[in-house]
Order: sequence, then structure tokens, then C-alpha cells
Amino acid sequence: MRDLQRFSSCHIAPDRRRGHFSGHVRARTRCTILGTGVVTEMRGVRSGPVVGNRCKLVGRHCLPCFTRSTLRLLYFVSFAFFCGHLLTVRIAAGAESPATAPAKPNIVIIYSDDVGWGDLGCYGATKVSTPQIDRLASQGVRFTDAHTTAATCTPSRFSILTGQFPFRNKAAQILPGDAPLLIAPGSPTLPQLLKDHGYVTACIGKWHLGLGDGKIDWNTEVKPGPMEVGFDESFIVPATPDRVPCVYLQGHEVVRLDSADPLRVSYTGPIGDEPTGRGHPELLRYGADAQHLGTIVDRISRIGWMAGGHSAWWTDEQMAMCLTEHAEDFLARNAKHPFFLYFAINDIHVPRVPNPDFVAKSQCGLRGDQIEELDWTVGQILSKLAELHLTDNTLVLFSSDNGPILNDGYSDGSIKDANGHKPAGPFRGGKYQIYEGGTRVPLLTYWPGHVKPGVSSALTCQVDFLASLADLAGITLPADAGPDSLDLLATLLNPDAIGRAQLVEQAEKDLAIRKGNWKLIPGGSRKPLQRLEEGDTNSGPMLSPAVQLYDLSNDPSEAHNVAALHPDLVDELTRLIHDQIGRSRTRQ
Ligand SMILES: [Ca+2]
Repeated sequence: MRDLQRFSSCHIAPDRRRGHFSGHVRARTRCTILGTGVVTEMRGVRSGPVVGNRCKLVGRHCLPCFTRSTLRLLYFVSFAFFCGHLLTVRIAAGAESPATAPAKPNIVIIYSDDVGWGDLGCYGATKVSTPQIDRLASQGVRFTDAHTTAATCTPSRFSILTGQFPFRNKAAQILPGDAPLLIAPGSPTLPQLLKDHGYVTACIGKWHLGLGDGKIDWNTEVKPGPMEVGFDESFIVPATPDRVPCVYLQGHEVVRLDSADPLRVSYTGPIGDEPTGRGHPELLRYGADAQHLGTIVDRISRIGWMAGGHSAWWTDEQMAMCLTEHAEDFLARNAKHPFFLYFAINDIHVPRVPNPDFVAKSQCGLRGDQIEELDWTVGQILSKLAELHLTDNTLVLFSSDNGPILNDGYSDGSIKDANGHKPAGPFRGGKYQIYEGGTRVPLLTYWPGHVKPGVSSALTCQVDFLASLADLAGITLPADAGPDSLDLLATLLNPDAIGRAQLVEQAEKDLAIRKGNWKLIPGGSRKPLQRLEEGDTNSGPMLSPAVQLYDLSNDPSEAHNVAALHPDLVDELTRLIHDQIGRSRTRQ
């Protein structure tokens, strides 16, 4: 093998160059002879000549980088593609039913953050490149009317794990970083059900569902948490990347915490002598709103304050890489067991600090660069599944926890750099908002040989994952499990299958209901107009406190309120939403 340094430029992060990075090192190289594109990954490299390290193809390939191992990988991938193509043709021709599903197929949910309907190439984006995610779409089912249960993070995550609408739990709102655990330990969550039926379960990535009992000492065991609601193991960002504490939690313990330097966290006022965004704006890589002027970590001021625990502080630009490595490790360790991986990656939530490998890759600034980092992550998971010969035995679901936003507290240039990119596609609104852009998100299902490739317009919701995936695993739901979760497994696997007849949508305190292509917002929206005027997404016309009725078949951008033209329909949908909200459950 040739010396890679002769034709590659090293992109090891600066702090790694200084030797401050401890633990496993992964470096990526970019070919400077053949042009753009991430070419190889190497493990166990800090700097200097790279000879004899394992190459791993992740994107466009570079001939000089072919090693025997990559050739073997290419051979396998080509063979898998060939077999997948044959199956696709046979299924599309209706010649034969999809292959018989294994008794306990593996399940991977890749749950991205704040990714909008229009943020991906397979949904029409042209300013970003997402070939790996687009591969899921071309070989799986791409849903055009899939929804989160809410237009914000915590309630959507609550629903995906519990199968319950968040409006039934008043605490299911955006949580501070020291909030108590939102889900009752021992309750029949999606991971608990799968665990009880032989699955190994893992939560890797952003949690934001509370921890402990509300009085957390981060220097001792932090629990209850993911492992008390059904996960065998966890490696998490406790809240959000823009909230303290800026540390990883593995199991019950803060990672790399030095007991001689205890970690303290506050959401009531400054603690310790760490600089804050309010006191030292000159230290920031970009400005922040009033909410985000707390403790500065990695030159970014956060929501809340923290002191101590310095050895445990994360580095934002390495977060995607770190979480991906843990996910790959989980897959490798459990290749011979049925597993459920809930991979809640941080991209593309603020603060937007993509790894240097992805900076300026997109045509729409840091936010677009972070989408390309997200795409890389998805490619890594697909490659790992292929390497482990698990592709044909694993259902992969890709989605997002709420709609998109440009300015979410930091002046990172995302509005200025949008460059015509429409993060919500044709839909109105985005994160925090009751309009379709708030909850209508990408959903892709991928399982070669078992998913019929195509595009589905079925109305679906993530609250249905619990019942659907339980069905996939052969689990009969207990009566108290998933009170709002409908079994839409057939819909997830077949673009010709129908979806929900109706769905309650939520954006903080605003509620709406969908029935077919009709949508009623009975109380208007309480979100201030200013957020739209700032150019977050697709602004549309003025908000109205009056009842709003939209015909999405003719008016997907919710621009024309036709409530006055259809009083009977307004009455019918008003009764329907009151019925849905008034029940304790909607699953029969
Ligand atoms: Ca989110």
C-alpha cells in the first residue's frame, strides 16, 4: 500500500493535532489528486505518514486507496446491490412477494434533529448533497405526508418511545437540561417491549427526555434515565447541544469526569467563574440571543450555566463522529443478536459546528454543511450494516423530530446563507409552528427485499412506530402500551398501503387536526408573527387568531383559509379534534 500522505491532506481536528484527544482516533482524508469527496477513513492515526492502516470506503473512491480490505468490501457491496436490484425488479413486477421476514429483524431508527421536509436531496433540495440518505429513498419507501407528533423536540421523542400523544402529558414540553425523567420507569416503552422479547437495545445520541428526579448530582450515578425505560445501554447528550451540561453520559456516569474537578450545573443563575456569553461576547465564534448567553463551551455560549468537570466537556465539531463511532460499535457487538438501535443524532440542531471535513461543502452555509455531515453519518451506519452482513436483516427508519428552523438562537449566518434553499419544501412554517412545516418531516424506510421501493402519500405519524415495530417483532401489545399508537407496519413497508384517517398535530400549546387533506386549526396560532418575519422558513401570510381551515390537496402551503366556505366541515373537524383530545387513548 502506498503512503497515503503522498496524495491526501490530513483533516485531523486541531485539538487532535495538539494531542489533547484521548481514546480512539479516527482521521479522515480527502484526495487531493482526484478532486473532491471524502475518500477514506483511517483508524488509529494521530498524524504523520499513514501506512498500512485500514481503509474504508465511504463515498467516491480513490484508486490509490484500494487495499485488499476495501476491495473485499466493494465486492460485497456490489454483490448486495446486484441482489437488491434483482429483488426490486421482481417486487416491482409483482412476480413474487417480498422475501419472508426473519422472526426478529433488527431495527435501527436514525432520528435526526430539526431536519425539514425540504432539507434532503430526495425531497427536492439542490443546495445540499445527501447521496447516502437519497439511497435510502431510492431503495426504500419515501413518505411525503409523515409527521412527528409535535413541532418541537421533547414531545416528539416522548411519543416515539411511548406511543402516546404528548398533549396527554402536560410535562411533555421542551425540557431544561436538569429536568426530571419524563417517562415513568418500567412503563411499556418501545425499547422495553423489544427488550422483553429478546432484543438488545441501545440509545445513542440526544436524549432530552429528562434524567433523575430533578435534583441531579452529575458526579454520582445519574438515574433514572434511558436504562430505566428499556435501553440496555446508552451513550447520550443529556439534553440538547445548546444546553448545559455539555458532557456525554454513558450509562449512569458522565464520560471522562475527573472526581477532583466536580461538575456543577445551574439553570437559575451563573455558577463558578467560567466566562459567559453575556459577560464575554468577544470569546464567541458567533453571537447568541438572550436565552443562549450562559456558560461558554467550545467558544459557544449555551442555555444555562456549568462549572467544573472540564475533562468531560465535549468538542462540538467531533460530536457526529463520536456518536457514530458508538453506534457502529454497538452494531458490531450485537451482530449476532436481534437489536434495536435508537440513534438520535445531533445534526442539524444548533449550535451548528460541523466537523472541518464538512465546512463549506454545501451551498447554503453551516446549516447545509451540517446536513452533509448528517448524510455522512447515515452512510457510516449503512456501511457498517453491510460490513456485518446485516443489511437484509435490518429495518432502517430515517426521520426527524420536528420541522426546520434557520435562526434558532445563534447568529450563525443560516438565514443569510440560505441561498434559496427551502428547508420546509413547499410547506408553511417550521419548528415551533402548527403549520405543516412544523410536523411534516422526512420519513424513509429501508430494508432491501422486504420493503417495496416507492413513494407513499399515506398520512403517518411517529407515534405509530411503537405498535408497528412491535408487530414486526411479533409482540402482542399489552393493553397499557402505546395508547395512541396504531399498527401501520404494512404502510411502513409498502408505498401502496393506506395510512391514518386522521391525526392531531401539535406545536407547543397549539393543536390542529388533519382528516385526509383537510386541516383545521381551531384556535389559530399563538406563535408571534415576528418569528416568521425573521425568515425562519416559509413565512406565508399573516397569522390569524380565527379558526383556520385549509385544503392541502390544493393549498399545501396553507395560504388560503377557507373556513368561511365550509362551516359544516369546520363543525365536523372541531368535534373530531375534541373527541381525539378528550379520550385517554385512541388505540382500540
Ligand atoms: Ca428538534
